[in-house]
Amino acid sequence: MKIAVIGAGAMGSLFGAHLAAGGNQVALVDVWEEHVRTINENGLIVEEEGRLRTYRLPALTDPGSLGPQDLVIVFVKSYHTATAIRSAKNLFSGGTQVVTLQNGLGNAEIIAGEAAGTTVIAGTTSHGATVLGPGRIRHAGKGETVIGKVSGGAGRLGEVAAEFNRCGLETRIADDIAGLLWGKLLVNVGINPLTALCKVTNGSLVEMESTLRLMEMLVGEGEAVARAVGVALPYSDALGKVKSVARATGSNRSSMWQDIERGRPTEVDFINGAVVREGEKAGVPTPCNRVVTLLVKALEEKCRGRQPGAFTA
Ligand code: KPL
Repeated sequence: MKIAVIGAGAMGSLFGAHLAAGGNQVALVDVWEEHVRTINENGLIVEEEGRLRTYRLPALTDPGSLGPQDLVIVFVKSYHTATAIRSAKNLFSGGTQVVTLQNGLGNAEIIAGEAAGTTVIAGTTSHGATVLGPGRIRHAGKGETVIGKVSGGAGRLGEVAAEFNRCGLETRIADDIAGLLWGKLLVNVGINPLTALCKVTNGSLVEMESTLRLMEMLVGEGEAVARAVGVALPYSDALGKVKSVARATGSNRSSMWQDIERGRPTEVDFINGAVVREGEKAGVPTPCNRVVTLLVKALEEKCRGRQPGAFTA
């Protein structure tokens, strides 16, 4: 397959590396020039299962030289989805399938709007991966990927899942994609903003009484909105699920905390902000998610432009 990965952070690089190793013609697209240059010069180095492996695949900052792809995988931060797709229009034709495995709600709809005529597939992935530096990532833990069709013509969902599985990326198909996305959303709703605001790892959230109480309020509102919009969550105990993910990823700094520490925008508008927007439409009050969204945005403004890797308060 001809595959372009838009957004070659930890997860995009990981998927690109494995799909290229499986014999696909993969190109990584990212705006980080040093990362792109290093991958082209030295290959993409992945720390996995206690050893270093070098994957050879091309990387580009501008996808303009690439033609239409069989598959485009989108891994940019949610607030860059629209611009990233708009600047890569040459990658899409009627037969292109676009997969988004991004955090938050709304990315599939943005892609469907910008890349009209393609088949859009959304999903979640629970691989653990981190960028260690330009051209280098760590694959900390394998996890399952779940995908489902959101919009577009006769998508070949089975073909995408089969190719991911063949390349060592365990994948299954979900019939209820909305339930799947909301299920992941509530995990991010209850963990990400609290780690960013309190500057604690995921695991600490369930060890402190106050953060546990806040988590309960945020997730409770999200659950009420999901119910009101007719989404069936893939678990019966939402708070229990969020607590178990916080424990299982205990030593993680959430992506939102990392964004704040690096002075970058966060995905809060697509996470807690999405609960507020959907709540407004459904007439469900979401005061905690509203306040937390604004607090994270205040922190974003305060920390804007901070140096990469500055992990101090
Ligand atoms: O998805 C995550 C994130 O950090 O964005 C969790 C599951 C909270 C893991 O850190």
